[in-house]
Amino acid sequence: MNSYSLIGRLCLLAGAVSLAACSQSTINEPASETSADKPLNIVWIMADDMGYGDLGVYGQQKIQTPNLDEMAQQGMKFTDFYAGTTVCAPSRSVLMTGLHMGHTPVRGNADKTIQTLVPDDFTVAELLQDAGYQTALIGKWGLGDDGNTGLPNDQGFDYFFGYLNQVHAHNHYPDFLWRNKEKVPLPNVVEPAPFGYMSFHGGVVRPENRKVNSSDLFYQESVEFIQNAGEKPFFLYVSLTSPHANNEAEKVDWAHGMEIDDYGQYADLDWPEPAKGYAAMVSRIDEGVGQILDTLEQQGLAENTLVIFTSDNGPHEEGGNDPYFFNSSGPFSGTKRALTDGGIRMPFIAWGPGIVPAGKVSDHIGYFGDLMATAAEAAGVEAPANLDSVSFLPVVTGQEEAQQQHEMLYFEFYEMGGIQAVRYGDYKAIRTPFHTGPIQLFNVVDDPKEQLDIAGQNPEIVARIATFMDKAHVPDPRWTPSAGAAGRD
Ligand SMILES: [Ca+2]
Repeated sequence: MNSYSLIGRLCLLAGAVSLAACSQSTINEPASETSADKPLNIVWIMADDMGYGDLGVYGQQKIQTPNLDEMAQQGMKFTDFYAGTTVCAPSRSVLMTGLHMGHTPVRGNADKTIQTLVPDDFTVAELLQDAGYQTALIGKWGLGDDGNTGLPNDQGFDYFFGYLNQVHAHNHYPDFLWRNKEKVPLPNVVEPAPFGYMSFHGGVVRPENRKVNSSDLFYQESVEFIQNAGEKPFFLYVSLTSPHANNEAEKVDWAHGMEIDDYGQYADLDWPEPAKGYAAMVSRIDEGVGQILDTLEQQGLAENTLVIFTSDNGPHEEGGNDPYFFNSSGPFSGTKRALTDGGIRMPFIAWGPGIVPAGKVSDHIGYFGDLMATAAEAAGVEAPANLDSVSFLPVVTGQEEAQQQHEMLYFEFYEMGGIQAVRYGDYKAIRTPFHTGPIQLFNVVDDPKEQLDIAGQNPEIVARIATFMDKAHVPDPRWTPSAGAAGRD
């Protein structure tokens, strides 16, 4: 099947009227027999606290990621794709709602009374459920907890297996996980750590009591979901908890936070123990993604499924991990909790043989909020009005000339005094505190580490960005900037 017929097929799926990319020549190409009645499946696989530089295909020298490197060679590697923001819950809120940080309902890691979606919030899972998809979340949620309104099954997911609470998700060897609204016991023996924060008493597991690694369950569940997918199109959100640290392990003297039962190929290296753990966690992700892609191929679904691999925010300095040991932020500066690109620019790989052109590198500027419009276009339905979302379906299907662009991408972070950031073409602006602070301006093409402030030489651009920032931020009484860090999630 050549690329034109595949694109024609995609145009039919998406509804040619709404997809400007579908030129006359592509529309006239015959579609395959199964095309018109089977919208594109979407699989979104997301690591937790993995940096831009952690994959071989993004320049990593020490950690082995052969499957993800091959995924990029068979698909499209993005160089300028951003998370929602720089920590877990709000980045996921942007992903689920298609609303940037000035609009999205969950804007921080916080107590479960506010770190939750409410019934009126509309998620990409609800959009796809309404469009006839079966929807599944496997892994960490972070947008609703036991006893509140944000549970995945109440926010558009037909099936959920994993963690609700992010402190629970610190522990890679939990003694229970959730299946839908029921607790599933696991044989790990958890010892409670000193009480932390966020409505959950986290814990640590001694090496001899680590029986089941939750990530391994998530790969297995993902494989089984794909094998049993049936006839309906599906949206599978695989939300991993690696290589996030178990921050509770820092509170005991017999463990470190990069907990894993086997250091694998890194066991005998002369590295710090947490570094071995970090590398082993990343390589375990690589194996898991390989299993998921293999399963799609074995089930004959690869040619009708768009798979994305990314991470929710930049690399962490938690649980004994040193992100500089691996150069985890790649060419950028900053880590998790920064709005410099090290905190928010993500590895982002799109894969789908027959859908995504092979071996391409794209500098399209997008972010997590774009999933909603992309999913709507793939499903052939209308996205809600007033989103901060631009479909990236044209660029991932090789129709770059039809790809719409954001005027600017917008980010906020409510800790560390409150930070606003904007990506605008080649420029990046950072302002702290909100509204009143000086705007720093950087050219991230020439200066990816954002070291040379060129605001003084570019007053018109700075003024344009200031206007955009002021308009983008819609106050929410639940979320106000704080001086310190809310909690290590
Ligand atoms: Ca994270």
